[in-house]
Amino acid sequence: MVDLTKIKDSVIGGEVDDVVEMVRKAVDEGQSVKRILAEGLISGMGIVGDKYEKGDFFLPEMVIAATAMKAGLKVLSPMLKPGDVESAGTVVLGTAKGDIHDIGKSIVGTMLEGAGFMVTDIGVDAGPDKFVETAKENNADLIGISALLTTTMVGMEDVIKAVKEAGLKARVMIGGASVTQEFADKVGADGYAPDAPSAVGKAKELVKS
Ligand code: B1M
Repeated sequence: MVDLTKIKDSVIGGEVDDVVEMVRKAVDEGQSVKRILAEGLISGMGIVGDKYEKGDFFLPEMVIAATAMKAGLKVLSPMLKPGDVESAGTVVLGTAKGDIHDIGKSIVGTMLEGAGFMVTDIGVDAGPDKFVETAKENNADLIGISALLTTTMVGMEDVIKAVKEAGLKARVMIGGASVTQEFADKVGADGYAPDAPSAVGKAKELVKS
């Protein structure tokens, strides 16, 4: 059996091929996809963040680790998505203006798809106009904004204002490492979720209300 801590260590070390190989093997062995994601990939990325904060890692190490994490996520993604199920709602998802972090956002998107939502991912560095236009085109029930930087999370308020000004029916959910419930209340978001599984629960709650 593949030891999931080895996947975590390989994410930290940025060993792309090892991560892909071990994730594939763990899946073939029948290990839980959600555990491979949480205990292998996400947990590894968390340690990378701690190391960067302490000054033990610099930007290049963070980029390489993120590449390994994304390669592992690519293997898992098809297994986190459903087959033919009735749509739970339509979501437009993106990372806030000025922010290029997309790993957490992509996990949230994949898990929403896994729960039956139709997700249009508008990528990173997305401003209010992009969110509003895409929500209009897709008649979205929900807009999801992710931000990891304290400098970019403030831009979420501009998206919320633009959505209200455009008179859209879509509710707005926000999340990302630097975002809190308190911040969500302050900027008038309809919902906040601290992680991908709770984002699914919150999305279901918001589209029903
Ligand atoms: Co950057 N970075 N980074 N980074 N990076 C952080 C966020 C940081 C906390 C590191 C640190 O200092 N400890 C710090 C931010 C400090 C702050 O503002 N408070 C930081 C910094 C400073 C920077 C740069 C400015 C560095 C520089 O250039 N000097 C730069 C900014 C570039 C930019 O955006 N303009 C930068 C760049 C990068 C890389 C490109 C190297 C890379 C990103 C690669 C990529 O995404 N494609 C990177 C990475 C990898 C990180 C850390 C290490 C890991 C982020 C990650 O992927 N985590 C991060 C440290 C950390 O977070 N501890 C850090 C794993 C992921 C699964 O978690 O994204 O939190 P997360 O998502 C979770 C939840 O937050 C939640 O669910 C997800 C899954 O459970 N969630 C949502 C996320 N979005 C949600 C949306 C929802 C609901 C829940 O609803 C819509």
